[in-house]
Amino acid sequence: MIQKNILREIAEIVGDEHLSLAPEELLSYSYDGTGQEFLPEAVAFPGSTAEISRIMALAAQKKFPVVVRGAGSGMTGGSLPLRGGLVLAMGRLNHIVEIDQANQVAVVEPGVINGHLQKALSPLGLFYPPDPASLNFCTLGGNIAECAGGPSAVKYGVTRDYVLGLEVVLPDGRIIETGCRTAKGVVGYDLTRLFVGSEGTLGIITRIILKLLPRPAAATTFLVCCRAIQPATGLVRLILEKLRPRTLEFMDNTAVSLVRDRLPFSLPPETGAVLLIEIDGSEISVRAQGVALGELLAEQDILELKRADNREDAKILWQARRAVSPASFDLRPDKLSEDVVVPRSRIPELVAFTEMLARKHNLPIFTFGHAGDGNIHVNIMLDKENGDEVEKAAEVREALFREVIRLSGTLSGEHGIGNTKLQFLPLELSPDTIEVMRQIKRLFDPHDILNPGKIFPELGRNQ
Ligand code: 2HG
Ligand code: ZN
Repeated sequence: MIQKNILREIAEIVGDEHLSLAPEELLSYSYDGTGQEFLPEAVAFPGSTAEISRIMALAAQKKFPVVVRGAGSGMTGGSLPLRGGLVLAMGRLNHIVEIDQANQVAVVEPGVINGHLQKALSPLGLFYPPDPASLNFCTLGGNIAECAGGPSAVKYGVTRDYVLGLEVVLPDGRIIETGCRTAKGVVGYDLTRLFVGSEGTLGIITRIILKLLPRPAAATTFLVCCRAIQPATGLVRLILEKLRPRTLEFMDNTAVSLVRDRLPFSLPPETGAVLLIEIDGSEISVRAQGVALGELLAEQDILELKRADNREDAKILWQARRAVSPASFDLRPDKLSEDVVVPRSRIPELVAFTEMLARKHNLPIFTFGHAGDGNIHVNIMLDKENGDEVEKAAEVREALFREVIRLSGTLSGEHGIGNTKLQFLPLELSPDTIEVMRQIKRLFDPHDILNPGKIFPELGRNQ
């Protein structure tokens, strides 16, 4: 419990109006995209790095847990206060501090919404590629804490590829700067990379320097209707041998049936899988790549090729992919949403394995996602009130993770470990690797006050 006198000190730091203890407010900061709920004892809305630094100095002295929260859109519990304590909601730190056009760099605060940065950059002819599905409401601080991905990662890479430098408040209140504003920089260890994807366990990101790119002049989107998932995923390899698409997404048969009736366009009745491909670049290059893709697909047994040459039409085609997650609840009220990755040549094997698991356990399981980089969303649907389904879903999940490792893949491509996958860490990482990571955590946060209970299976309060 955070004592009353400590809460008073926090209120003095952030201002009375920026500390909330109201039950309805605490409830609003108790959940994320996983459906889990953990109540904090208080929520503070800091307005500056200096305030955060003072709060952390206090937390280190009095030993209360602190958990940082962006928009709460995380998929593995990264922003949930498992042990109560104080939530630091970063919504007030929502300024785009600078857009440096000459050097193609942006400096932002962590509470900036990803999509707001995209909108601000577009008229300047600039572009920040990482595009998680939640981009209209997720924050850049959260994206960096989780190293978010998204559909365009197949061409442009993920969040870590765009973070040049950070300002970070350490768990004892010290403020450090990592990295630099230039593309090149090798002075000392790469602490920036260490913080990216550290799931809010090592420090609090208070300022971010991002690398930008020139905005591609043109883009064309294609929706390929295929008979079945195996030929569709087989096409991924052929496409990537010839082209460098910005996105190469897929949906399996169940995903297609879930969204079919929700779309403003029709799909051939025999459609058993869909690929969504976007090509971008200069006008000339997009035209040439479009011709090459058309030629390649003409030799394949596909049912239909739909095409969108402008943003409005592209949005319509993207509805097929965007509708999958919400539509999944037609099958069951709850889901386990995984983001495993396998080398893309092994996607057909992984998809066949999930189909086998669905049959064996008689549970709705479907796959969709980022086929271009092998990052597959396996959705295991269940009713959490049904004990039998909960048990079966847990078995499915473990079998899936074991198969992913067997296929030389990784447990998480973009959602992180949080508290939902930590027991599976030893499947992928050796005891020595986990121990080195734990030592790093202890170095930064010896009292385990910052986002306790995440990533590591048994890092206790007093370790
Ligand atoms: C996506 O790509 C997200 O749509 C969410 O990463 C995936 O809901 C999911 O399982
Ligand atoms: Zn995804």
